Amino acid sequence: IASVTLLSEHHSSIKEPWFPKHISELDVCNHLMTKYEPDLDMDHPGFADQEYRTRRKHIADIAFKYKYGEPIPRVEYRPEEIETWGAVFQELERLIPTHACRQYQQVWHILKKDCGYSPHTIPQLEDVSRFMKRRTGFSLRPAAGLLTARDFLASLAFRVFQCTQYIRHHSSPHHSPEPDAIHELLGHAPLLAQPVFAQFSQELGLASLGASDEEIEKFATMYWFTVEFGLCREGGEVRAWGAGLLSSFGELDHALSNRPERRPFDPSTTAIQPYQDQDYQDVYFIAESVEDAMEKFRQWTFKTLSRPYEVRYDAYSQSVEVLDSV
Ligand code: NLE
Ligand code: FE2
Repeated sequence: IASVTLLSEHHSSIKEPWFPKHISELDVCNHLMTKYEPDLDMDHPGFADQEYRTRRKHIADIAFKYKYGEPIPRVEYRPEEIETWGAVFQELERLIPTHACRQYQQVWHILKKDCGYSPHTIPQLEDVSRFMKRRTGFSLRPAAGLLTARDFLASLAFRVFQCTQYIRHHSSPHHSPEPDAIHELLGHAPLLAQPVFAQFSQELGLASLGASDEEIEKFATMYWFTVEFGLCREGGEVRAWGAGLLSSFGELDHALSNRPERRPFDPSTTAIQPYQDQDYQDVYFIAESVEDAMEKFRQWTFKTLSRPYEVRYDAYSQSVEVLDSV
């Protein structure tokens, strides 16, 4: 019996994955998914465009070299990139009053006034990071592309958002299957600058630390249907709060039409809903509010999380403490 106990203890420590304990350790949380790279994926709109691929490499290098604490290097965007940004900006600006949630609209105005958001310039990550830091403590660090869910979620635990810096291929401004700076700056940044969204994002991140692969999959799905593609109720209407919608004028319109299926947000079903990331979604989940989604998420993780310890974020030292609870 004793040896069986030992064995199972040993087993559980093998399964327990490493996770960053201090914000600087995010320097090693930069593993990329090997899909959607314009070099590898024939369906990528930039696959046949050598110049685009070279440009992507150049900008990805900034992320590979970046270390915690450094200012994010500025990119001098090209006229063609600014044109793509401007086109998306203007289309979205038209839809925001009727499609975006109230909290988004509120920060949108501030970003235009104080943070240089306009159709004519692509804001620099460093400037947006400073803006967010003052509002919610969230900061950005450059990412070379789509990261693994484990690395991406871990950074949220430290109120760090891993942020791409390149611009989508000009041939498809209305929708991009992968993150790009347009998605991050127009979709994520406004909401990361709102305290409740920032809190929800960090809690998702904290829950993911040390989780099993299967649990990470569920958290990633949860993230997908809330932070990326979430809808919420506002008065009698349905509005978007997902960043993947708020950066894609094609999908934003689609999501609020009567074409896709829409279901109430419920962690136990939302977390296992299959999805694809190539094209517009067929199903969206509607939360009563972000506060309500967060409360349901808390109860669900409390019930289902397998890890035998608690984690707590200490903002003074920017580190995560592990509290043994058994
Ligand atoms: N579909 C989004 C857009 O076009 O901006 C990007 C989603 C990234 C997960
Ligand atoms: Fe995103």
